[in-house]
Amino acid sequence: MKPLVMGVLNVTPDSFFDGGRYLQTGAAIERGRAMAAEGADIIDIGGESTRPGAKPVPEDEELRRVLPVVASLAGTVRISIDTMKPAVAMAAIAEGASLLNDVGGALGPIAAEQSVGLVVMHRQGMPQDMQRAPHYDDVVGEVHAALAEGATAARSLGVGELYVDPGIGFGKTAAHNLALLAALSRLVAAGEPVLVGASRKSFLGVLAAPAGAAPRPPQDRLPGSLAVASWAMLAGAAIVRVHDVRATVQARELAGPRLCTLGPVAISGAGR
Ligand code: HH2
Repeated sequence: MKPLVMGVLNVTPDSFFDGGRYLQTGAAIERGRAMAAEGADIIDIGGESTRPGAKPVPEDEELRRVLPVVASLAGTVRISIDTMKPAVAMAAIAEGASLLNDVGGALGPIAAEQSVGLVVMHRQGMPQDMQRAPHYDDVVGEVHAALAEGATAARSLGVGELYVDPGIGFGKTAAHNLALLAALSRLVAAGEPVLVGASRKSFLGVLAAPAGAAPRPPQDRLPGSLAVASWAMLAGAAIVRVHDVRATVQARELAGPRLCTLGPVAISGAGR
């Protein structure tokens, strides 16, 4: 099945890439509509950054940020709510959200009760401290086992639509992220649909920098983001979570059926 493109929409002042751009309700709605027009299958709306070191946002402020945006876009495109707070998840569902992006691990019971989808994401630590000293003896084995456990728990609660996510950058070094990406087809083979969110994350800036140079900043991480999204789609990911919908949809056109089924096909037009 064609992988879905989930567009990121952060209604925050401090998200690591789009922070401050869509803090006003009108700007956020406009951005959501634009991403839907660009081909986003789902828009993931968040009102609290989870970047390393981010400060928690009070519940009333998070509600104020996200609810009008959810309500306005829900008739146009499928909405996912990216939150750690059960009250925000409930309010977003009431406004039309149908997928809970459960980065904090507390929303399974709500997804089951409300019959909405759930993303179970792996993380080590909380945003305030998760990048201080992430450690695993066997990152792939431990993350895959934790996701299997999370999926079993969610299924036993009665969650129907479920995705598992290795949580790229959530308590992981660049080496951990790469190991998880390299093992993605094994996670896919485990049977639950997989979501991958690597868009513009800092390991891409580290890996793409020339030797000895400073890491590339978030604005300069689109090529790496597209490379990882394409890799994830070819490995069988069900959803890629990205800031750059138009470019990713184009990458999907190539990474999907065209490349997977590449054989002795005649392509018309001037090629080189
Ligand atoms: N990454 C971020 C936020 N939510 N959810 C899932 N399921 N998977 C991810 O990899 C993921 C996520 C971080 O990215 P972003 O929302 O752009 O940044 P911030 O947390 O600073 O708002």
